[in-house]
Amino acid sequence: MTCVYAQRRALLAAQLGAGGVAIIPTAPERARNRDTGYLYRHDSYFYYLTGFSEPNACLVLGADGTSVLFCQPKDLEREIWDGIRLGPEAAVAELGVSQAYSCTELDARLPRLLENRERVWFPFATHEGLAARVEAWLGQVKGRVRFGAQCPAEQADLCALLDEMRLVKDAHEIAILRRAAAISARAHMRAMQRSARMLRAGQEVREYHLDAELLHEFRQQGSQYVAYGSIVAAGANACVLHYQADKAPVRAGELVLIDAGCELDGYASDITRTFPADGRFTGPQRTLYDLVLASQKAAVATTRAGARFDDVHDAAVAVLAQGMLDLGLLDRSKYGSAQDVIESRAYFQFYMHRTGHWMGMDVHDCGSYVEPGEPGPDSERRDPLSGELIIHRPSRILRPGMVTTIEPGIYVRPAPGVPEPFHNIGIRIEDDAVVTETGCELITRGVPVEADEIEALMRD
Ligand SMILES: [Mn+2]
Repeated sequence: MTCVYAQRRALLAAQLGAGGVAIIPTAPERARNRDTGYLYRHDSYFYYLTGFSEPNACLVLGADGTSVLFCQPKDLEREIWDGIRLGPEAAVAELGVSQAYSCTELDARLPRLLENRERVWFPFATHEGLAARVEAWLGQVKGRVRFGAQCPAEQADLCALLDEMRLVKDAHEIAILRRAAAISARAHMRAMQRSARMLRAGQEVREYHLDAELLHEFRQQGSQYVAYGSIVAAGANACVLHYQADKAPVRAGELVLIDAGCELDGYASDITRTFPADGRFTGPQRTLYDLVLASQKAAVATTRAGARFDDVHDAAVAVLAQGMLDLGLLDRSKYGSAQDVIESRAYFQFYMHRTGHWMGMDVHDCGSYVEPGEPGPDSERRDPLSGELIIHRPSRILRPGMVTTIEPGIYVRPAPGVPEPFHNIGIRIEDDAVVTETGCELITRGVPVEADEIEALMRD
């Protein structure tokens, strides 16, 4: 386990440039109310380089590959209350760092670690107050210039390097992502079955009943957290994109949209399924469901190394736009073709989000959506709806090991001219894809996606 983190540190160190030094703190603990804290979650960059999830830690990495870790000191009194600490002595062997000190020595030791270096790297705009602390440490180095110390002249954003590294997942990461995805898939099946079972038994079902099934399966399988607040949206609530699981009734004849995924060992999963609460799609529900599924299939077929990130979205939108015309959601006398729908962005009334996002340690993972090294901007245009100036830059070229979600949807709010049978139906279908040389691996297909298979699952 240690070696994968040491490898990443070495890879990063090699990019710092001669005289470079990087500072990577973990996340702070946060109070929820009075003296109760939020469940602690480490910083993803820090964890990526250490595999260490205790709070109050900081890594300092030199261009020569030396690594210094600051971590919580052993403290019997504190450990009785808060749990065992690794401590600096054990950290050297356990984490493979060059040196380790107590986090209480951070301010005293940091200036010396920055002396005679040329460039200080740290994550910009990520850790509140970090830039000011770096300034203070550099101020101390400057105080020693008259004694011969040299102060770094440059500061650089470490996110630029780490985001690129994290964008392409290594085998260790993909193995964890697969396990997280499998757990989330099981959780979705559990929620589907519970909904149908309770409604068949004549019981009152609320959104939180289904949320409880998700949480049960996540924890039962060893996941530590949800990767994000679960969306469990019954009926018209599905048209609220970031609706959270609440207490609304789940009724037979309506759809339920669940967007939920667990976090396992620091890695996210992100699945959306939309299913009939009682296990049987109505005609209009099935029509829209099959449209969204067809659009997802087009997007999946486009996802492969060499394609651009935007190609996937464009493939999904092309299918949805045509479907909106065919089903009368959009007026044929106004829009002659799917191309008109796309150019005017009229589809936005029913499909207003992107088809995917990077996923990894963070559910909306880091990594630029623009291809680096290609000249841009290549064009500008006014958005037909918002009037916002859109600067087109060349979209990212997909490479093996990148992980993206593929999640088209359709959300039909009642409006004049919109066929009534479709009113208040919200559908999204989301899977997580690992890009491969020839296509992509959908790691979340442990839960069925075909309408017939969902109905079959909910019958049992
Ligand atoms: Mn997502």
